[in-house]
Amino acid sequence: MAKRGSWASQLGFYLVAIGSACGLGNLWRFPYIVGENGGGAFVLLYVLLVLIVGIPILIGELILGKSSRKSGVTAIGALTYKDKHIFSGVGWVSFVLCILVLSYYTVISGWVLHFAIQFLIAALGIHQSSELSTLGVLIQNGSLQAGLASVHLLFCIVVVVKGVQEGLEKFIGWTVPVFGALLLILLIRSLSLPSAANAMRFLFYPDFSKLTLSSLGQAVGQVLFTLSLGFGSMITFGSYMTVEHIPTAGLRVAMIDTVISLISALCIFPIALQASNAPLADSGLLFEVLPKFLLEMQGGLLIGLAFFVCLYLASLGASIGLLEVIVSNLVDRNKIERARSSWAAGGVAWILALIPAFSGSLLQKLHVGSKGILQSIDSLIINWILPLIALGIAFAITLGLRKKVKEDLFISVDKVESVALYPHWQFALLWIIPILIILGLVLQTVHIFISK
Ligand code: ALA
Repeated sequence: MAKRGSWASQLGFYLVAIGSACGLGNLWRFPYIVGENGGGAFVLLYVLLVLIVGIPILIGELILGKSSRKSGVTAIGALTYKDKHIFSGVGWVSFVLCILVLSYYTVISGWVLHFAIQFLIAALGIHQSSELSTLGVLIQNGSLQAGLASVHLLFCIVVVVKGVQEGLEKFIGWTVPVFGALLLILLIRSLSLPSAANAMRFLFYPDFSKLTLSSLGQAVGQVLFTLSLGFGSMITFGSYMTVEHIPTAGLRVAMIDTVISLISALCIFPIALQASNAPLADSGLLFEVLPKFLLEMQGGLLIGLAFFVCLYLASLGASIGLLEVIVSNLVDRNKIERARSSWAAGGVAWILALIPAFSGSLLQKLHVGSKGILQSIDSLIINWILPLIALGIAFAITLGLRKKVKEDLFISVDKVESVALYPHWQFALLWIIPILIILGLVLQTVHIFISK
């Protein structure tokens, strides 16, 4: 059997965990969900949920991975409660979910690649900026979306085939710093716009009357999605960890991810507010409002190019993380060799990606209510299925993982506060998180019924 991979350094773990957590969830999804839920009050709710829901589950997943040295399905499946393997189903659903997320994530990453190429072409003077195609045109072109998705998946496969140190760590190791630097440049540019003060007020002044019955569920889903929880990613990354105090590592990853989400919103809202009448609650915020604004702005071509390259690097890192989880499960459980697993997993994700890719053309008639296929998959997965899996994982860790194992990995003699925090962590997983998740799901259901 092939030797299990491990990170070459602790920095390697951080770069890959952050690279996998920070992606479209931060730059595309977070701003429009904040817009949809009225701004500041939702941001406050979101940050609270990162602390109460996100960090405890993240620490739990890392501990489960590190203690089992296995990926999601095997690690969760091995846990027992009263000598029964009652959690196996949770592992399998999370595995299937990971494939589904990778497939629709691939299509949106293809959009990002498209805009990066468009801006490059315009910056090189090959086309006039007025000739660049819009998201509306791209969505109607199923073959182009399928082509872009294929290129994106190919990049991911090539990296994952190489393994943990040679592939993930080396590749994501350089994309994360480049991404961070480009994002900071954009932040400075956005904050220099006259609309920056209004954007800040919208983001940080809480108006609780703007929250809806769906806000709690949407915030929980967003926290889980952006921290890559519930897909088995953090279990897998934990399984490659060697030395490190896990709660500290989890806290750092979650904090960095949250700061990136807030920076993304701070980059995008001033631009959206500057472009008059731009809807802040639109999932097209990033792909419609932003390119249009940038193309009209002085120096906008280069900023747009930097922004979409930066977003592409982030979505590539996150997609590589998702593919790694699927591959690692196949290698662990079915002893299928890494290269073969990578091509097989990439192939399945590619076939599934064809559905959202053709949803604006060949499959146009398929929709749920007023939503298109892509939005329906996104909302079903993130607002409903992911919280349910997180609930299962929270129970699996509290009830199924041995107390001694958890104490050994949570409590450290160098960190005195870890002794006091341990029972709170367990209490949050067993009671607070399940109550919040169930409340979020119930309120979302009520919202659907009363808004009909
Ligand atoms: N955590 C990844 C993201 O936010 C999936 O994009």
